[in-house]
Amino acid sequence: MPQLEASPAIDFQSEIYKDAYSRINAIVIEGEQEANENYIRLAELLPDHKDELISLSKMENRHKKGFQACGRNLEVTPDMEFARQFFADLHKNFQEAAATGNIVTCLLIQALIIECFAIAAYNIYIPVADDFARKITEGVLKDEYMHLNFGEKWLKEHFEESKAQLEEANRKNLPLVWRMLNEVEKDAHILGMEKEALVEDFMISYGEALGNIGFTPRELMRLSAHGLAAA
Ligand code: PL3
Ligand code: FE2
Ligand code: FE2
Repeated sequence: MPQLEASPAIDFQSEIYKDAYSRINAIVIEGEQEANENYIRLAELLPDHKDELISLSKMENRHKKGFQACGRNLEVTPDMEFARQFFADLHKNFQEAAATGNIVTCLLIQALIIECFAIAAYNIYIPVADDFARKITEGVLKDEYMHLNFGEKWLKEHFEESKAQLEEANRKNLPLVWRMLNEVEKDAHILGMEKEALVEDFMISYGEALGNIGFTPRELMRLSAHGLAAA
């Protein structure tokens, strides 16, 4: 695995590394912050799961603090304005869905797409991270699998009535992931992470999640194909 060999060569103190880190670190901090808000919103929409969702939201807040510490450790100032722009479209789609009580779309965006994006990013980052960030990211990654699992479980239980909405939300939001990956490709590469590996890991987690919810292999292929042209 080239990723494993690359890590000793990475100079975490170089200007080029720190410059790329200022954007990637901001993206992760912003992603964790928005995840925190999204689970609080979901707790309002799903009162039966309120306690569990509030506990997930608190984990996201801890993740944010962990990644803020990673930036401080490298003496990097995260470019939060860049990160807010990065998430703006996905954020807007979540807000609009929440405003109309569209729980299925909210769960697809937060618990499937964003969590799978995070799982892919953290899996690929861990082998090339500095020692401090690696320990933090390993702890965070375990939690993200639980968050993905919450979405899978709920959507599986409500599969038949959610199916059409899931397809529509997938069609609308999956292309945003490819755009976002293209936007971070260069910075991620400087951190030792390759876009191909991120795409692969994302598609594995996302495809598995959709399969667990109840989509057939044929439907999965169709769902995954959306927006792929842009990747
Ligand atoms: C939800 O728990 C977390 C949401 C965070 C989303 C992060 C997406 C990161 C994509 C950027 C790719 C490079 C990642 C580098 C890893 C530190
Ligand atoms: Fe998180
Ligand atoms: Fe999460």
